[in-house]
Amino acid sequence: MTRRWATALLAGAAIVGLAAGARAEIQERTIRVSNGVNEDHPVGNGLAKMNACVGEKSGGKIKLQGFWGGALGGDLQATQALRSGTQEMVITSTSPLIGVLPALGVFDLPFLFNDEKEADAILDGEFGTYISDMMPGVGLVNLAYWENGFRNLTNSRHPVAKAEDFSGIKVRVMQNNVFLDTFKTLGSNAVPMAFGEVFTALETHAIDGQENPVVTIDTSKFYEVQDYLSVTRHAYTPFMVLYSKAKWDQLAPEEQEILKECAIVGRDEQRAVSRAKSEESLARLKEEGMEVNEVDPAEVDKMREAVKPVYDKHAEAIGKDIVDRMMAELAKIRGKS
Ligand code: KDG
Repeated sequence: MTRRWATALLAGAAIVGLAAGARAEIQERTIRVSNGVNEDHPVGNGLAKMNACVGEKSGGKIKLQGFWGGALGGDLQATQALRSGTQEMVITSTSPLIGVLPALGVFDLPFLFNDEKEADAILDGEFGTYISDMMPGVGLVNLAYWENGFRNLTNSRHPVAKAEDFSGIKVRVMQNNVFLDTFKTLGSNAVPMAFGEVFTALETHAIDGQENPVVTIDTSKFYEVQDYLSVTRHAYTPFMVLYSKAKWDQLAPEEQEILKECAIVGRDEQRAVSRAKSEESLARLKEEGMEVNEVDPAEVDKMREAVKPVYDKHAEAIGKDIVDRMMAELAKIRGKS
């Protein structure tokens, strides 16, 4: 055998050995993933894709087990379980977590993003990393930003076509001061409430309306208890794919790498399905009898103008430097800097 062949064989054996060694670091484990939405939400597609990726890269050793409809607790409750190290993962909106990290409130500012392109550029760029880098400080690791989406108003009183139409409608909002203030400023009677309580509150008319992306309105069957959908796109909510830092630190570097890579694979699937499904959901909401109105751009501009004071009012609580950095990033993306 020539020296070259021997060298090549040794190198090959070393690579195989290293790969085997790395895989040896990977333990058999099933990771529980808490979700407030139902499994037919696009998060279900994203998690399935992430699970397939994790299974392939770990030789079948690591599995992700989704729990749906808040079965392991609401967003904030599940997130606290991660922080206490009693649960591995949750996929949650950022909005219910502003009591954990006030900086997350920046994503709740009304009419912040104009479209999904801007949202992706911010979340997947430097700003998204800047916020993710804050999460270990509160006992969490953010693996990726997925899409909850642009939020729209439903209610059982009347269509909202003008800024003044919000007046008098009792609207459930997430437990988040920015949303509370936004909907009060628009004239509605804003009621903070956990996501898991919304359907029953609508069904019993304890509240008149709520606001969520159309895929959530569809997959949570809000059409069964709501008559009107007004397409306002008044805010864009990201999901965070969160891991308990206490449990993350117990993982081998190879396991951490697999989860990070596969969370991005899941992200791309989840966003694609979320955007494709939005059209299907809108059609289904109409089929199910909801009266849908697209709010006229001139009226949206009036709504934007009306809630501008919310930015200054909440800048200090969120962190003025964080709000300024977001607005500077957006100006750059829009070619205005
Ligand atoms: O877990 C899913 C929730 O985070 C999400 O649906 C929250 O948009 C939300 C709401 O209205 O509470």
